[in-house]
Amino acid sequence: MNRHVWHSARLCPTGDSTYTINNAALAIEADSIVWLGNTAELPEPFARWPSTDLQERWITPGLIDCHTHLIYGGQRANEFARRLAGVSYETIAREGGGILATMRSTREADEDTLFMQAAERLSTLLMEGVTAIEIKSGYGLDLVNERKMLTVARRLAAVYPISVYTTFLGAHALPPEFANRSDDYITYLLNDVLPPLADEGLIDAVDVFREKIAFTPAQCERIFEAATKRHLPVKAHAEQLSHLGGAALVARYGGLSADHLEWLTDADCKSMANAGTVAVLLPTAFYFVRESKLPPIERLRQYGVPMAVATDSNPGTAPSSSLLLAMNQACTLFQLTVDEALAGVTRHAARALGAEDKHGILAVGRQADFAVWSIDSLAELAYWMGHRLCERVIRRGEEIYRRMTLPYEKK
Ligand code: DI6
Ligand code: FE
Repeated sequence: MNRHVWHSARLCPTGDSTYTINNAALAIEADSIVWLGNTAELPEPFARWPSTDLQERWITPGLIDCHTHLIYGGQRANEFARRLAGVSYETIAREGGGILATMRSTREADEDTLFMQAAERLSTLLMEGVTAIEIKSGYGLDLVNERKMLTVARRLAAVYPISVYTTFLGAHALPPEFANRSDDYITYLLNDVLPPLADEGLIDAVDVFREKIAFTPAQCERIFEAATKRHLPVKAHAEQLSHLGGAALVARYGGLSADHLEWLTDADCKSMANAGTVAVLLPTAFYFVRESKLPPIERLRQYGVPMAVATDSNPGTAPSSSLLLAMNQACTLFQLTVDEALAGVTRHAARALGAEDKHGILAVGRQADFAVWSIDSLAELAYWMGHRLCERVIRRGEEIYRRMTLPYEKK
């Protein structure tokens, strides 16, 4: 049985920098934490277990990326170049580019290709301390290809030491075979796609893209009704490009999260707070599409809406595999405090996945998922950009990643 003590660390057990333990020790048995506290007080028999001296390095809970589109074919650097020349994201989408361009390359790609490309991105996140991730479908847009994407997500979870939460995003864009028949497409999703994929155990939650270029409130509501009947939690891409009521709709269905939220109103904040719906902030997408409308952070604070931070990793608006970068951007662009950013990638992100009992904090009895950082202060997690800060990742008690030291680096 795996038994190990990690000691002489600085521990931030709940992703809250006002509650830390200096000279801390964590005792792990099998996949769980059996003791944590001051190293000097480590009781028997833990004091006799195999141990590692962390020499005052920081430990945080494993990070959680609660909004990604990690699985897709191809890339869209050409569209990036066009947008830099002044063409808008919406124009490109209406021309059949955008999500539909990625739909075509995703449909063309076989399962192994999708797996390998997503695995690269997943490994990058993992080496940054991420131990749980959400992955959406939504570039297949028919039964065969949505199943292909979700199957790849389950395969990633089987091969890589990371917890994967899948989200069905069939209502991401209207595929060409349903052009001008969006209600029929929703009917198709509800009759022919969602039921088999849910029965196959491929879906943990259901998302919709609530935008002018996507689906109407009535259509989103049909999806939410069907999801709720199957006891699947709901969430939405909402109020990113304009205010269209997606966040209030999610709140009405007691949904897990409403994501993006640049155009969120006071009333929406209130509904979300009452429903316990998490606000998922995606500053990398904001940055990459050069948005100017800021999400109402101060209002979210006032109403006590929990804020999570995620990468939104996708080929159109956030070609990123860095959650630390999203933390940095949440602070620089949205003026989150470092503490808010840290809570946003730990306990609030866990809540956005409906998995707050499993991930996001370190405590006795909890799963031992944590990251060891070569930093002096926690603020450095949001401060550095593009640095290798993560030294080790432990998931379910096992060390799954250790940063390589190059021969010419000093030890
Ligand atoms: N999330 C999404 O689903 C869309 N934007 C976003 O932030 C579009 C993704 C894409 O362009 O492929
Ligand atoms: Fe997204």
